Amino acid sequence: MDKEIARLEALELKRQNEGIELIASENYPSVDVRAAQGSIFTAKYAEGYPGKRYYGGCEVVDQVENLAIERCKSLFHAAFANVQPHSGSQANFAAYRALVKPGDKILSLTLNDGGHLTHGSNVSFSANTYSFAFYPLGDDGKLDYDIIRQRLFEERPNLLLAGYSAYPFTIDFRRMRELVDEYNASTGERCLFMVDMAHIAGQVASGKCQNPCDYADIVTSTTHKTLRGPRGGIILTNDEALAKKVNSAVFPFTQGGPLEHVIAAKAIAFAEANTDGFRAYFDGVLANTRACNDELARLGRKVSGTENHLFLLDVLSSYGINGLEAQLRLERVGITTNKNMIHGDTLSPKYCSGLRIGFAAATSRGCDAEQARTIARLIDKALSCGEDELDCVRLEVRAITAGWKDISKLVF
Ligand code: DSN
Repeated sequence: MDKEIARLEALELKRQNEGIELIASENYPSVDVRAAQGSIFTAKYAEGYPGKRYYGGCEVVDQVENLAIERCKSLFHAAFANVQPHSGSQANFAAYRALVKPGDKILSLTLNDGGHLTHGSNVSFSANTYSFAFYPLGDDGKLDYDIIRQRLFEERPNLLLAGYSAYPFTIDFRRMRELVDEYNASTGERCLFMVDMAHIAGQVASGKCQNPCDYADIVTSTTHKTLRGPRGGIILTNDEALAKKVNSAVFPFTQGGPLEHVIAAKAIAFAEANTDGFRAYFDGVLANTRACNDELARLGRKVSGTENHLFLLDVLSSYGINGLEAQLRLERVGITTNKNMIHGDTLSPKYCSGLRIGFAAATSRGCDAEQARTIARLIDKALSCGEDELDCVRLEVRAITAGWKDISKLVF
């Protein structure tokens, strides 16, 4: 192997193995998933879809992609799946293309409350192609379905968007569907409903929250977050006409050749997620996240509470430092997190008042609830102790991860 890249890969493996990964959007795939990503399928061009390719020699990758599609549909109980999107952003790009026209209005969560860049940020294609209006969270930092209803009737959007990047509570997709149906029936309009379930795909797969595929016209997701698959995207729908639009929006409108090696890895991940082992894993994710949140609350720190794989820690109120300072301090002791806006944040996105903390990755390595509570105390210490005590905290972090599974050998 290229010596420079081999050296860097060894360094990254050491960083990942020795540290505690609490970025809520990260996770560790199995060795099988990673092997498929490095497989010979990477050499194959297969523009088009199974049975309808623009290149010869696709008889094997057709089987791979069909397997991925069938496993994806079975996992999420959806009638149609497109497994080609290279990422969540590209899945959203194609989903919008299938659902609305340029200039149409999309109603989305206020970005500072946990929306994604592709949900209407000025720096993304989304706000430069569509007209965005927003619904805020309620005063308690949770979705307020009365506010969403009011915003629907005020803004008269073509699409209601749900699914978030930093929202720690369950989402009532059924209620949102009812709101859209009520709005459509009383106005004669045809507002559609889309869910980006990237963050909670693992929770949906394990059956521990409502399945947005039962309620939304289109559901998009990444496959590498709580789902533990390879880096990539998917689009799901139960509507045949929309499925056709999605397919042409992905290829040829948005992408060229699909990444068949990643699609092979997705097929493996969908099968892994459709097991009792995965469902037990997700019980662990939920328990660990709650344990860490509750321990920080017990220590008097301001946390959001949680009903999924993440929670928000208000570091400005709790420690008098901003999110960026907190993120950098934790990095020095080997705990990786990211700064995040919190509901009602007074600081800019460059600094933020909070940290987003998630346990999908740590749980994949074997973290249990007792360790999650210990991690809460280490976070608390690192954010409040003197400079001279940080080395001590780093050693305690190292002692925990030394007992965890090696990331390069994770099986399912
Ligand atoms: N970057 C992802 C996250 O951290 O939530 C969203 O794409």
